[in-house]
Amino acid sequence: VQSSILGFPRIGGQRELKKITESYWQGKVSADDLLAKGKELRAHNWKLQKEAGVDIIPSNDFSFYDQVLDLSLLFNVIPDRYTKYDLAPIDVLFAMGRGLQRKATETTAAVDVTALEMVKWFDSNYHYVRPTFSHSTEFKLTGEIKPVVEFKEAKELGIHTRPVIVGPISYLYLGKADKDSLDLDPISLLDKVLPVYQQLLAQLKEAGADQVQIDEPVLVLDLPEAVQAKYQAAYEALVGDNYPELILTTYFGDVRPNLKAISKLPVSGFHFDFVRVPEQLDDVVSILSSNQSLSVGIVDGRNVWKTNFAKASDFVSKAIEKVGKDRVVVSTSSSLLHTPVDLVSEKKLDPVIKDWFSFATQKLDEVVILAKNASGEDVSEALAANAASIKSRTESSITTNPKVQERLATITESLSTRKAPFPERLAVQKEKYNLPLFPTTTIGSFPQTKDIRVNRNKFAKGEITAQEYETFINKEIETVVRFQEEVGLDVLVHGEPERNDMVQYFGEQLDGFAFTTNGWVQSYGSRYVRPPVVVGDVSRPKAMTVKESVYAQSITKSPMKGMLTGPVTCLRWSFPRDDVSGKVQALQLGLALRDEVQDLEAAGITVIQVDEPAIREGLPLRAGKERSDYLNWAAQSFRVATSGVDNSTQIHSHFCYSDLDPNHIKALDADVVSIEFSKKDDPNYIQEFSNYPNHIGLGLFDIHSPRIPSTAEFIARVEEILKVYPAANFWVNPDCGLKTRGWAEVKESLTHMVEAAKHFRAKY
Ligand code: THG
Ligand code: ZN
Repeated sequence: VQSSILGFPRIGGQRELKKITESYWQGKVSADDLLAKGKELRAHNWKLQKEAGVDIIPSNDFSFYDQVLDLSLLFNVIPDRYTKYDLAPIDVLFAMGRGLQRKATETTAAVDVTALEMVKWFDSNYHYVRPTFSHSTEFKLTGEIKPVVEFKEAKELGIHTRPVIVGPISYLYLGKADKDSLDLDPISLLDKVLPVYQQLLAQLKEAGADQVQIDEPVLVLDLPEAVQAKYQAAYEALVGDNYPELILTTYFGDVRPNLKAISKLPVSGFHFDFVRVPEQLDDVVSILSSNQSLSVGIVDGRNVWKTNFAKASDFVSKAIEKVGKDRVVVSTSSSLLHTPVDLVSEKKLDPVIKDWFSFATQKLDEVVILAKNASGEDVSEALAANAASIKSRTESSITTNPKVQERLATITESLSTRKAPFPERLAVQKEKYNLPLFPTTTIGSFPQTKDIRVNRNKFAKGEITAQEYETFINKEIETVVRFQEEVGLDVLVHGEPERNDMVQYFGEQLDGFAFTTNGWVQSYGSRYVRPPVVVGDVSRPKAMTVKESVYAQSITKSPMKGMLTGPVTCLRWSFPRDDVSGKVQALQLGLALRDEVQDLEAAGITVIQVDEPAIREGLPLRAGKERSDYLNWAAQSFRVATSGVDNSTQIHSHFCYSDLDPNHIKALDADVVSIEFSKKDDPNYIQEFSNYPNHIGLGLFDIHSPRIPSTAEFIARVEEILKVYPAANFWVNPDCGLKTRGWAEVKESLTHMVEAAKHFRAKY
C-alpha cells in the first residue's frame, strides 16, 4: 500500500516565500532572486517528503501567487489589459493577481491595471484568482511550461513526482466571463481548452511523468446536469498512450450526487475525501473498474488534529477489503496547503495540547505510517503513541467547561431577537445619529505600519511596558481618528492598531482557544493567517475591545464604531474542534460576543460592527438540509451576539470574498451591512441587492490592490449602482479593511471616495 499527499504548503517554514515576494514587489530583490528562492523552497519540500518516506510526491503544487492563476497564465487566459505593457511573465502574474500601478520612468511606460477577482476556494480560507474569459480568449500554452519545468527540476534531484493540475471542467467552472463578454458561459469553452490540456499532458509524458493528479474539486458541488454531461467526452480526450495516467482527484466533500458523471471515466484511479464524507466509500467503490486505483484521503488536510490511527486504519482496511491491497493508496484528504508547516516550530504551546496536533510535516509521517500498517509492516510503537495522544485529549478537562454548557442551554428565541423590527429601529437611529445621505465609513482596519508591528512585538517580548504600549496604541488611534475627521468621514473607526489578525486577536483573549507562534497558512498571494485552534468550550474572561474603542470615542464627536469579529467567522477562521458540532462552537462564541457587545454599549459605544465575512464560505457545498441547518445556526449565533442591545444601538456587519446571497444575510437582521462589491460586474448581482431591506454599503474600491481610483471613477460606479439601488439606503465605503494598504494610498483613495459621496449628496 502506497502513501501520497495531494500538495504541500509552499510558503516555507519561516514564511520565506512571503518575504522574498514582498521584497521583489518593493524592488529590493531581482526577479532572478525571487525565482531562485522558489526553486530552493520546492527542493526543500520534495526532499522533506522523500525523507519522510512518502511514495507519491506532488509537483506543480508550488506557486508564487496561486495555482489557478498559474494555469491561466500557462493557458494564455490573460485579458488584453495585462498584455499591452510588455511585462515579464512573473509581472503579468502579479498584475493579474494584485493589480499594478506604476508611474512612467525614463525607460518604461506607466502601468495602470486592476487585479482579477479573487474568490474563496470552496469552503476554505484560501482564495484563488478567478479565471476570466472573454470571446477573444485564445487558449494556447504560453511561456514556460511550469508543470514540466518543475517535474524536471525534481527529477534532477532524483525525485520522481506526480504533477498536479486543475482539471478542465473545474478550471472553466470556477471561472467567469469578463465584463466585455458577459453572455459567455465558460463551460462552452471546453472544446477549446482540451487541446491545450492534451499538449500539456503530452509534454509531461515526454518529460517522464507516468501519472498526473488531475483535480476536479467541482465534483463536490451541485453541478448542473449540462456540466456533469461533459465529463465523459472530456476525459476520453485526455487519456491515451501519449499521456500520463490520470488520477481524478476530488476533495472537500461528497461526490455521490455526481457519481454518474464519472462512473465510466477511462482514468487510472480516483481520489476521494473520506475525512469529510466517509459514508461515500461504498458508492465510490461501486464505480471503480478492476484496474482503477483508489486513493483514500484519510489524513485531514484542513485541520490540525492528530489523525486517530485506530479509526483511520479501520477505514483503510475496509477500503482494502473492497478493492484489494495493490489498488489502495493512503493519502491526505486534500492538499496540505491549508495546514501550518511544522509543529516542531511551536515552542510556546502547552505540551499537553501540542501532543494533540499534527501540522503538514507531521502529516507526512501519518500517511506513511498508515500505509505501512496497511501493508502489514510493524508500526506498533507509532500506533501506541498515537492511541495515548488520542486518549489524553478525549479525557482532558481542558476541553470542558460546565458553566459554558449550562449557559448554552439557556438560549431562547427572545435572547436572539432584537427588541423591535428594523423600521422602528431605523427611526430612532436616524434621530440619534443624524447622518447625511450617502453616509461614509470604512470597514475597520487602517494600515498596519512597520512601526505598529515593531511595537507589538516589543510588547510581546516584554521590551516595553504595558503603559508604554498603551500610549503608543493611543497615539496610533489618534492619528487614524484625526485623519478620518480631516477627510470628512461620517462614522469613524479606531483603526485596530492593537490587533494582529481579526480572529487571532479574539482567539488569544478567549478561554477555550490555543494559538500558535508560527502556524501560518496561506490565505492569498503573500498574505497568510495564523488560525487559532478551538480546543475546548469557549468563554470570555474579560472585556476584549472596550478600552480602545472608548479611548477613540473620547477624542471625537463623530460616532465611533466598535469592532468585533462575529461568531461564525471566529469559528471558520480557526481550526475548529472535531469533537463537538460547529453549531455548539458558534453559539458559545455568540454568547461570549454578546457580553462584549453589551459592555461596549454600556460604555457608550452604540454603533457596533460585528463582521461575518466568513458566513458565506461556511455554507455547506451542497444544497439540502445541512445547508439550511447551517444558515439557521449561523444567523442565530450572530443574533445571540447582537440582539441584547437597545433599538437605538446600530448594529453593522460586513461580508467579503464571496458571491453573497442577500437572503442569507437578511436573517442576521443587522441595521447596516457593508459588502465587497467593487469587482462585481454582473448586473444581476447588483439587482439582487436592490431588494435588501436594511441599509447597505456596496464596496466601492478594491483594497487588495495598491491602485487608487479617481473621484470620477467612484462617481461613475455609484451612478451605475444607483440605476437599480435606492439612494436612501446607500452607504459609501471600501470593499474591506485597509490594513494591507499603505497610508499614502489610503489617504488618496478615501479622499476621492468622500468627494464622490459629497457629489451625490449635492445631487439628491
Ligand atoms: N483574517 C483571517 N482570515 C481572513 C482575513 C483576515 N480571510 C479572508 C481575508 N481576511 C483574507 N485577507 C487577509 C488580509 C490580510 C492578511 C491576511 C489575510 C494579512 N496577514 C498578515 C501578513 O501576511 O502579513 C499577517 C497578519 C498577522 O500579523 O497576523 O495581512 O483578515 N484570519
Ligand atoms: Zn472584508
